Amino acid sequence: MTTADLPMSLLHRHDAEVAALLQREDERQSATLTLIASENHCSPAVREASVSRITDKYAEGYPGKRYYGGCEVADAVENLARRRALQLFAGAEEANVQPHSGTTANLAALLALAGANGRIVGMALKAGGHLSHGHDKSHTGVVFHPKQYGVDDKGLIDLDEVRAVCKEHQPKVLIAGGSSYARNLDYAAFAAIAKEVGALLLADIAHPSGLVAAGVVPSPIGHADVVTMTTHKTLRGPRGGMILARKDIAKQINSAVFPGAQGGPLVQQIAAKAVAFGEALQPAFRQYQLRVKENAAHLAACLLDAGLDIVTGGTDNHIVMVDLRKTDVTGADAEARALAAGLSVNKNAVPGDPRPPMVTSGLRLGTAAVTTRGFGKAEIARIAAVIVGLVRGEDPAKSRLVVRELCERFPLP
Ligand code: DSN
Repeated sequence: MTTADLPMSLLHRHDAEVAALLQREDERQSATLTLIASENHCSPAVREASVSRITDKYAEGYPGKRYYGGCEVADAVENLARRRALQLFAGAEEANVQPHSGTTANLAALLALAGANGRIVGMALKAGGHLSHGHDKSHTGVVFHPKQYGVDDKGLIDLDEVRAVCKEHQPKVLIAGGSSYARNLDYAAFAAIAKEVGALLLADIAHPSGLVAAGVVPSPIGHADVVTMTTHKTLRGPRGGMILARKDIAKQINSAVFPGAQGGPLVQQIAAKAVAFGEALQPAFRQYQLRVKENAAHLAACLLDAGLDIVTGGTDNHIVMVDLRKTDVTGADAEARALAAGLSVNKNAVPGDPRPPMVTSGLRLGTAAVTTRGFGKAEIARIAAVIVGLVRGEDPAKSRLVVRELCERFPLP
């Protein structure tokens, strides 16, 4: 089902202007290949749940303890989502499915564990971390007292540096995870460092959460005190966040989500999370995640073979970070050319990038969305050839034909 189907015709009669915009977005996504590492295409069932009537319901609080009447269905929905989350992430003790996003999940977890002005240590954004890991323009850099670690000259996390920063800064919370880091993290080693300095470990698996759920990359569960994530990237659910925590800190986490960081939960999104978790519990989900990883490894190999540089020389997950510093194009140029060819990508700083964030010297690619459309290695090789051609200055119009043919052959779910 697409937005062109029944619900759209109703919207079209009611508000043609908005309907036309949504129709345009539907067409844009259909005719574009999404290689943005943080995006995916959720199922029609997830989309249906996220526009359900329960969107009208206020349910501040938690199941059984709400500040509003009439929450019996909201309670059941939230409990179902929590139960499925715990099934999916085996070994996790408690799940909070209310965070509106990965950033609010991180804010809440840090509020609970570090407190206002508490010391935190996370990976710098420009090294592959995330804004909400203590960047000075994020509330996590304002409300807390952060210090950050980077990566070595190969683009890899240097655990000796992490330990040194922690010893100097004595954080209450050490954060492991990033938004453009293509390698597995050694969660046991992070946990050992946290223990050494008396900190708690927060693992942010916003990007690889689907791969973790399917057991195809290492899991932080059992090592980290708290795990935050988004539900819309590799996990292929609706837009939103989630927190898994040890039982003994779950109460603090819950209070930090509501009323600490948010008001009423988006119950329709929680229903859609429950649907997505149900899908992720099916055997086909593991096969999908294996293909996501295989496709990313193949994309990296094809680009390397063609002479492009890849940060860390490859990937362990769904992300491929192209380092354009040896070419004559910037990340912004490459992004514009790719868009003209019908590839949706994002420019991204590479470690040690001399260029500003709106220009950059890198391109971040991800294989979750095209794998959802059904791509295998043959299609990935064609896309790699398109990217190489674009970087070398080929006319995007030529590539547009290849992209259009692939989009038609592999429609959106
Ligand atoms: N989630 C980030 C990304 O990786 O694109 C943006 O905050």
